[in-house]
Amino acid sequence: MAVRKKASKAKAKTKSKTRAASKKAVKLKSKKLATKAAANVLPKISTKPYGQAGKALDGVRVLDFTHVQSGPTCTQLLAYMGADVIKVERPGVGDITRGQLRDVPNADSLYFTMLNANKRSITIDSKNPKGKEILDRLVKTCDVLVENFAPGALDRMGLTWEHIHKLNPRMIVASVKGFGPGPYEDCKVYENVAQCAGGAASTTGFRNGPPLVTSAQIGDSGTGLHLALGIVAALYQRNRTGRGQRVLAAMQDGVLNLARVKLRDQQRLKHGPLKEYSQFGEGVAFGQSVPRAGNDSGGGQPGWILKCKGWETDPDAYIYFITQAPVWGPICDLIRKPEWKTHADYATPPARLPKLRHIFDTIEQWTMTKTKFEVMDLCNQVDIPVGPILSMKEIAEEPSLRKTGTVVEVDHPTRGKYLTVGNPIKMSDSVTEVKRSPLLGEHTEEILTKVLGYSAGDVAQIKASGAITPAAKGRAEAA
Ligand code: CAO
Repeated sequence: MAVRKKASKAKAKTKSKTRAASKKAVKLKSKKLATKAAANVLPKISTKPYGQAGKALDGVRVLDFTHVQSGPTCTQLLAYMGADVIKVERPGVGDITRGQLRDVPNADSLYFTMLNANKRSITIDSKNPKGKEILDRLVKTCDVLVENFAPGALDRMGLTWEHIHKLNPRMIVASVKGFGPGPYEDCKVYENVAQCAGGAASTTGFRNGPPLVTSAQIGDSGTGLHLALGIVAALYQRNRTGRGQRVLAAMQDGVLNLARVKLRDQQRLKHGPLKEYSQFGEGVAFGQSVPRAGNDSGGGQPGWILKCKGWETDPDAYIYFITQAPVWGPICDLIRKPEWKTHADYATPPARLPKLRHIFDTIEQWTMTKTKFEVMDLCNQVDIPVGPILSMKEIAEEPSLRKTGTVVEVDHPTRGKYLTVGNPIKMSDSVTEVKRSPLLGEHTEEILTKVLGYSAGDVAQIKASGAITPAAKGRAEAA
């Protein structure tokens, strides 16, 4: 009996222990869920008018260790969206683009000014011991470090991921490199190298000509754009995890992402010729790889660039004309070929594919009688998609682009007024005001004192250490 009593007492004890444990588990689980939910809880809805509730990235501070184009594209976008971007530059030298392709003597080049708006500039020699100390302080106070040095350069400065993560586990470290991990990871890369290695050049140009690079900076600016998205996503994830992470955008990968349709076509080739490429209609056999397609449309709707009135003297008197299937009827009416609407050789898209060259030559006979803007007007009245070839002069002078802030005129103390490209992303509650690029080291003292908390005495010491002023060699190089 006593034994039974003991046994039942022990059973009861175990039961209550189990109950307590499961209660604890439920509590822990719900606490975990509650924390998770808290991280995703949105603040009260702002009552401020749209556009007056600050900017999207207000409160985000970026340690901008970028140079040339790819990295600065990324940090300029973050700055346009409200981040406090602190650009670190080598004393006396700065971002190499300040002096490249100069149009105004002794003034920062347009190359630099058009990529570094809305940023502050501090000069720091990252190899000087005092400079390293300042950088460590910046690491502690910033949310994101962005860099696009050659592979290994950041580590050689002592700013390894481990070092940064130890100083500031919340920091996001974002890099542009030419290539991702693999045989080329140590290579230095510029725009056109990326265009070639990412598959864009082999698929650009005319069939009988060499590969071509495009003037759109898909390697540099394109990758900067990819990196900016990675950073914003990492900031969002940090709201849940509390910790930073590394973000890498390789230029080869970025270009391939933009040239994705050509990888699509590479796979389609296995199943037969690419019928929308004009070489199909011309009876030219396809090889092993996606060929260059001239001005053929990259999508399923055939298109080509056609001459317009004035083409003999104006190199940009052309229009891109798309023979979109749903508006084939209006196209036939416009070019005065109504019989093509019902003719078996023209009436359907598959029937037209072998005759694209002839069709576009015929449409061109009509476009050549009008200016590109007249063609644009007439076609848009009946929903035919066309695009006038706009020169950079026309774009610079286009009033609608000024109105939307896509092209902005900015004043600069040493170079005067210049045009830049504003934020191409329009947000209804985060309005971009474009501010001129900073002069070299313009904000050094302001950042040392107001952001990093150095006293006037400290600043004098820092100056004497050579950490923020050019070393003798640097001065000679800069001269
Ligand atoms: N203080 C002291 N030294 C500094 C400094 C500072 N504030 N800022 C940079 N440096 C030093 C770096 O530490 C590096 O020195 P070490 O090689 O001795 O370690 C040196 O400047 C040069 O850096 P880099 O190798 O990145 O520059 P580069 O001009 O030789 O190469 C580029 C330029 C673009 C080819 C290379 O940076 C690169 O491949 N970047 C990655 C890909 C990329 O973004 N390419 C696009 C460029 S835009 O067209």
